[in-house]
Amino acid sequence: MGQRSRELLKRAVNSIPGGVNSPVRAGKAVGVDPLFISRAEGCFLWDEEGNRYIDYVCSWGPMILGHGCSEVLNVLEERLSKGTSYGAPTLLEVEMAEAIIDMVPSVEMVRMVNSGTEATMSAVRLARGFTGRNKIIKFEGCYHGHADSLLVSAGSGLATLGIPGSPGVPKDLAGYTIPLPFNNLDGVVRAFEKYGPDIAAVIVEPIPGNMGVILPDRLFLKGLRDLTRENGALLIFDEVISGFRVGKGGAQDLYGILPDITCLGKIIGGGLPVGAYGGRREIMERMAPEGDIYQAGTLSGNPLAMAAGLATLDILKREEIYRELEEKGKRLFSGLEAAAVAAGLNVVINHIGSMGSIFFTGDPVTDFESAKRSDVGLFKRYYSAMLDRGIYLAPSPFEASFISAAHDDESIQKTIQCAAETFASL
Ligand code: KE4
Repeated sequence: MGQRSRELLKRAVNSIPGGVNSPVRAGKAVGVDPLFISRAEGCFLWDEEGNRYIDYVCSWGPMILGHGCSEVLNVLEERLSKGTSYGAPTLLEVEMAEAIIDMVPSVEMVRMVNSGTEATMSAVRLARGFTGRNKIIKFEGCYHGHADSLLVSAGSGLATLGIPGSPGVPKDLAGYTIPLPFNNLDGVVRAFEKYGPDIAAVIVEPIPGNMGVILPDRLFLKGLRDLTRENGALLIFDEVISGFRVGKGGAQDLYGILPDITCLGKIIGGGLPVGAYGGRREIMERMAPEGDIYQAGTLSGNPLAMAAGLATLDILKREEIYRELEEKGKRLFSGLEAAAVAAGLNVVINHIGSMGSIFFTGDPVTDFESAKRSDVGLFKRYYSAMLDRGIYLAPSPFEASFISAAHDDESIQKTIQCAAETFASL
């Protein structure tokens, strides 16, 4: 890490907890202090020293078009001349709502918020208000932001009530959340047998990105849809990562499973703060001021975020972009796998479209337990060696790496080459 980043971190920790405004950026999971980034363009980041990195974090998903996409910057510059926030409805928000409704199959009505956390927090409150029930099922290893009801860990045994995942989450509140293993339908069946009449919703990342990337068993997602419908509970798809990432209709379009509520974020802001939740009209109409369930936000639907998001979605509507992203993903992840095999390393690379994760293990990784059994120590060495070679990966074995439309063949080949050298050194 450069001298400048070291100095800035020393300064930052005096005024910001851990020196960062979001914990994962601190690099604790890989034991590497963070670089301070000064600028980005295309698929590259530059740190304060002027070192260039190929970026696979992409701001944790939003920058699917790459950094500094000209269409996005142009609309932002034009928008800036009209002011930055009015606190009143705008045409842009109507256009964004209509674009989401047009692209995401299950969404008939949508509300903009300012983060993925606000989206899932609001979706949970809406599900509880709509059903009149209190309990929520979530899955271990899935991350839905930091709202209290979703910062809950699994207690002992299956289908037991949750325990606080963080100090500050009241035990009684955590008890309304039931954490279960992902890709395990039996656990969900048992939870509904035990608590069915009081379960308001099941919330799930249809393609988890927060335990590393895990591919869903289609029967599992279908089972969630059937069980929620049979028990009068709502199905919430948290597509903050998968939405507009794995296709313009997200995972629900890919797998043909329509949830009752969908949570979105990241990509729809084009790099500015954003979140959204939407779903069936009869459900969304319960939100104030039309309905009686409350949620609000000073900067919700901010004109700059809407302008950047709309410009991004306009480009993503062009079908070929997903074919290109898919092709780049295949090239990168199969290249990494071949390089690991050549070095005699056991790795599992779970990937879909332009997102993926590498696990140092020889066994399939299908849920959080199996992800945790991978060799985290080896991942740390891989992470550091790749960073030294100018490859900027997510600083955790339990995060997703992302490719953007700006990642060209030269950058992908270089990444594979750096990985081959790194694997040989491990
Ligand atoms: P935000 O509140 O961070 O905008 O979104 C929360 C969230 C909700 N749902 C899913 C599936 C998410 O992945 C996230 C946020 N993702 C994390 C890490 N993958 C963002 C990085 C961070 O926490 O700094």
